Amino acid sequence: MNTATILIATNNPGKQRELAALLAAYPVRPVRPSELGITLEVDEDGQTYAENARRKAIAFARASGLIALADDSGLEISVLDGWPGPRSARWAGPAATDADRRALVLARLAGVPDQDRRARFVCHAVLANPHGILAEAEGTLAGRIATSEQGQGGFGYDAIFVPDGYPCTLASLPEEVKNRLSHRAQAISRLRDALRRLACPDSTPSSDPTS
Ligand code: ITT
Repeated sequence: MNTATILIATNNPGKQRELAALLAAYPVRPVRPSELGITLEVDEDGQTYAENARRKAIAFARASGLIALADDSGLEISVLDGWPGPRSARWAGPAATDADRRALVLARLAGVPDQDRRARFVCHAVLANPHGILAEAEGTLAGRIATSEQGQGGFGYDAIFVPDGYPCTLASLPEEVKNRLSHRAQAISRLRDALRRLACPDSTPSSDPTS
C-alpha cells in the first residue's frame, strides 16, 4: 500500500496533535510544518470558516509541494448570537492567550443561567494540493459553556466547554474520547473517501476546482 505524506497545515500544537491522531486511521503519513522547516502565517480575514480553511490548506500545500490538511474552527455561543465564531482565535487581540480568551468568555457570560449557556464548536476541514482543493467537510459539537474552568487536557476553549451527554468539560475527558466526538473528528471522518483515495493516486481527481 502507498502511504501519502500529508502536511498538517496548522501552527496550533493542540490541533496538530489531534489531527495526527485522527489521521492514524488512514493510509497517510502526517508531517508537521516544523519538521519541514516551514513557518507560515496565513491571513485569516475571511468571513467564514470555509474561506479561512481553504486559504490555509492551499498556502501550506504550495509552500511544501505536498497535500495539506487545514482546519478553521471556532466556538459559537447562542446567547451572544454565535460570537466569537470564525474570529475565535483573534477577537481578543494578537497578544491574548487561550487562558485570556477563556477568562473573557466566562466574564461575558457571568450571571447567565445554565439553560442559556448553549454553544457549539464548528470545524471546517480542507484537503488541498498545490493546484487546488481536493475535498472539504464540516463537523459540529453541541454543548454549553461551563461556569468555571475545569480540566487540564485539550487546548483552546476545551476547559470551559461541556459537550452534550457528558457531565464535565472536554479538557477533563481523555483525548481519545474527545477525538471520537469532536467537531474535528466529525469533519475528518467526512473526508474519509478523499483520505482513502490518497493511497491510490490514480483515482485522485485531477480537476482543479480553484482554477
Ligand atoms: P491555525 O489557524 O494555525 O490552524 P488557530 O489556533 O489560529 O491555528 P483557528 O484560526 O481555527 O486556529 O482558531 C480557532 C480558535 O478556536 C482558537 O482560539 C482555538 O484555540 C479554538 N479552538 C479550535 N478548535 C478547538 C477545540 O477543539 N477545542 C477548543 N478550542 C478550539
